[in-house]
Amino acid sequence: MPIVTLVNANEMRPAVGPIALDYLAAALELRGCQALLLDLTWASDPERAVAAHFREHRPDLVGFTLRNTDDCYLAGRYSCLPHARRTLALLRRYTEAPLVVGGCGYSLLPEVLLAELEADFGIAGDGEEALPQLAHALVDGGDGTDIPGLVFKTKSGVRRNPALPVDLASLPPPARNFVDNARYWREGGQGGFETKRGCSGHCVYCADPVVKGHSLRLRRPDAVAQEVVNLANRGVTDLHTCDAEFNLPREHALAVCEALIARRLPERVRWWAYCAPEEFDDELAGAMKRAGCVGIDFGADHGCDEQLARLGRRHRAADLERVADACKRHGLVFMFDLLLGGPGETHAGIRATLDLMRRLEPSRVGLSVGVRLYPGTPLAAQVMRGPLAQQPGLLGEVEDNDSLLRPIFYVDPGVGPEISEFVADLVRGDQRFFCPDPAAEVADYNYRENPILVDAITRGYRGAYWDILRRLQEGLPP
Ligand code: B12
Repeated sequence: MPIVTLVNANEMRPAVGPIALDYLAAALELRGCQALLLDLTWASDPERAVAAHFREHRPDLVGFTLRNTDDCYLAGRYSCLPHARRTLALLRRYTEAPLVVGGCGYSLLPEVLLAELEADFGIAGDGEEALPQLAHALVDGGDGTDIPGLVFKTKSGVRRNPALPVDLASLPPPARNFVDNARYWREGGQGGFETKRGCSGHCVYCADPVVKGHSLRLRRPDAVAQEVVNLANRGVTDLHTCDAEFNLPREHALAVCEALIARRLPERVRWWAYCAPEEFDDELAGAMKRAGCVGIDFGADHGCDEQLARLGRRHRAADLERVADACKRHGLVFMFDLLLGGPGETHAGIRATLDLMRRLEPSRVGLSVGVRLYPGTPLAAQVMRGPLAQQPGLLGEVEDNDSLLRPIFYVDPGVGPEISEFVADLVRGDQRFFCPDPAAEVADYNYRENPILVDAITRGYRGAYWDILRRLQEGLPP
């Protein structure tokens, strides 16, 4: 039986649980492999933990999950790659087993990251089928080079096989007992669950459809409910969805809500969701509320219809108004997340958007300025018509970064690099806006290294990070 060690080393705080490793462990076991966990997130001495693991175990394959390449935050531009590279080098010192990398961060730039991290293999996209296949192939003496999604080195360079998206409906509910989810809930403030994969949207900046595909692959609602039962049984009672958008397709979201209600989960858990401001109506808001949802973060992006169209969004400003009304009617707290500085952005457009926010009164507004560029997205194709250093509107690592590996952001020259100061000046003093204020001591709207959140979680706050920050600001108890 092939043995696979799965490694997590996400250095961000609060620490988000590696839900992917729970899913992969379940898939490995289903396909006749043994999965072992090496979670370095909690290790005070990672080298000792690595040494101890490989003294005790001799896996056939070591899988490393890379959730983030960076924090996608213009003001800080923190790259996770040096830490990941160090961890992989450490693993290499203590094991001769091949190293394979995967994850949502890895899958954004699979070829270049294989070389950057000096791994033996990569798997781009879903791992449930590909990882067990690779483990079996290696143990059987094969090279696995026909496995869908596999990224591997050849004499003529790195090759990537086309990915084959997993049929999520065929998977049993994961037990969620591989990762220490209770600890992530205690020290990271939340657990996570996924109801589907993929996104049918065409937002010009977003890599989700590139990584997970355009077609929506749905988990069975009863399997989602069973998974949430499994988490609740471990005391993980505050959850965040891990879908791109929970409410799409609407009928599936309704069915998931009904399944959660049927298992009486609203008596045991609270959950928060990412949603799109489309196909969101009174009926869905009511069903989500009854199913235990307490808060929603909408990817609103902007308040001007022309800019929403330029960003490739399907909703318009009037939809934001409808969404706000539905949430207020059903007692759901909600945030509008904005993306300012995209192609065609203007100072007047930013002002109008912030005015709209003040009028619609969401519980909070999250402000992101600058758009992180990813390969394969329409925005990257539009912007990169030549060497990066010669393109207008780019901030961040413009030299020697044509692969977009290191953090690089587009800010329309119409608003220019002072966009952060401009936005901060417009909202300073209004606590409803989470803003990347360059003058602020703590970047409150960055969940990478956030001492305010970490401290609140220690004091018992749980749930979506924006909602913890809101409760702190309003002096509300956990
Ligand atoms: C939900 C979510 C959140 C939630 C997490 C909730 C929770 N409790 O888990 C919250 C809101 C907290 C959050 C926060 C952040 N997030 Co976030 N988040 C997501 C989202 C939507 C889903 C992630 C997820 O769990 N997916 C479900 C799992 C099952 O999928 P997966 O991890 O991809 O795993 C599959 C495969 O990748 C593969 N795989 C995974 N690991 C491995 C390992 C091996 C060896 C193999 C073979 C395969 C493999 O197999 C898995 C199963 O098929 C993604 C976008 C997306 N759709 O993926 C962004 C995303 C990961 N987040 C992102 C970012 C930037 C952040 C923040 C840094 C933002 C910030 N500055 O504050 C923080 C970091 C928080 C932290 N401290 O770690 C970016 C990362 C981009 C990048 N350049 O790396 C993403 C990709 C969104 C984006 N496109 O910008 N996030």
